[in-house]
Amino acid sequence: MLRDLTLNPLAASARVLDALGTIDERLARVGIGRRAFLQFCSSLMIAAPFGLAITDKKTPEEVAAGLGKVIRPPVIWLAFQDCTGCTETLLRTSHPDLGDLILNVISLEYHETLMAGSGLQAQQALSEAVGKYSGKYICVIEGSIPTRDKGIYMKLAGRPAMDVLAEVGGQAAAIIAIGSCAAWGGIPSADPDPTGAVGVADLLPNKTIINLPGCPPNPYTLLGVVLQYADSGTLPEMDAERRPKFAYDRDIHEHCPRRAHFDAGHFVKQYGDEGHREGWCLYEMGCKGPDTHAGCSTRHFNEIPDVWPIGIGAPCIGCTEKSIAFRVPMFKVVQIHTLAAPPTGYAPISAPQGVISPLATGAVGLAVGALAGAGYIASRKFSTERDDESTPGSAPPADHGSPGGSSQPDSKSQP
Ligand code: FSX
Ligand code: SF4
Ligand code: F3S
Repeated sequence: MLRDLTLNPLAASARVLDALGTIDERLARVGIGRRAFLQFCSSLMIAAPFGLAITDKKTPEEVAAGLGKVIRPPVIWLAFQDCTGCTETLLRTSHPDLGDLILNVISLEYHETLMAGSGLQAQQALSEAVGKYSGKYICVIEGSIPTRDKGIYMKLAGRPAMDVLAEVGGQAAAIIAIGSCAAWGGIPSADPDPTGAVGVADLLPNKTIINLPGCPPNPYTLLGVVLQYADSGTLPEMDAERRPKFAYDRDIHEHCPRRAHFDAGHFVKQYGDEGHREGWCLYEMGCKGPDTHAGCSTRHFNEIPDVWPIGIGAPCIGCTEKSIAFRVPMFKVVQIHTLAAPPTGYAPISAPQGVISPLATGAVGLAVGALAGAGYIASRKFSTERDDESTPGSAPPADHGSPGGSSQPDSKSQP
């Protein structure tokens, strides 16, 4: 065996991965049934209905048949300045079996939070995994990396996190920066940023890196990316922020279940008011949905319907956007960039009836132009009036049909 390793490194490297076995082989060995795997594949398809080669235009059975033949990808997971929410999101599935299945679909070689070993044992496990799978493993980074004062604010086994990243990330086939902290600094980088926290791409700009921001992101986005890479050695198409388009190409606001309330001018003015209890739009509470790209509005967490921020009545804080979460105050109202902003930009739901004259029909083109103009004016008005530091709901410019209307108590005392 040693001879083979020396004489034919390519064959040897294939053998190293082959020894991990296929996903099918592993699931059979640990006694995980087909039904659980099909359920997993269905969740993967919901998270990535298109744009991911392993799920594109397939049925759950086809996805399972394809994935079953894939060699389990070796994954080395490093945690730096983080809250461990990204790990939690991976394992807090609604069914305990599913969390177990996830840990069998991939080959998690090193993960400080989940492994039994610690101290020297853990260090040995890490160097063994890096040595054995050098150039072939996927390195998942969770948390930001402190760079101020030569990185002394976080050390692993006496070494600054940035050195560990350079060594372990440097030998990876690809790096997945999971969560907003690893993508671009996240919470630790918020003002005053005492540790000089940065994301992975800031330190390893030339590596193959894909960002999965979110605080935390949807775990199926991670699994989809890992499995596609294991299957074909390719990463899905990315946007300018290195985010996979299949998961970050839509904005929350366009697909939000509360959008009809936004369009109708039904806004929550204060937590617990009637509008809040009725599930109205959270725009005036500082919802960043109009400026945020993520799939949460249609792909909820933990496989449970409505488990996502807006689904439970909290505004979106823009956790997937580099320039919003932990940068823009949580309750600050964002500008609306769309042409027509409600309610003045839209025709009333109950329009007064009348006789249509030829003159009126002839003026339709003009009216459309005027409406677009009105929409633009309305959006400008909306934007400038709301783009301030005031507490949402504290001074509504107009009664948009809120149940309490202007009689709502002043909410300036809100946190
Ligand atoms: Fe950051 Fe991940 Fe936010 Fe937490 O660990 S992206 S703080 S949810 O979980 O790194
Ligand atoms: Fe949904 Fe927020 Fe848009 Fe309202 S502002 S429709 S709550 S995304
Ligand atoms: Fe984050 Fe907003 Fe989704 S806060 S989890 S992008 S709804």
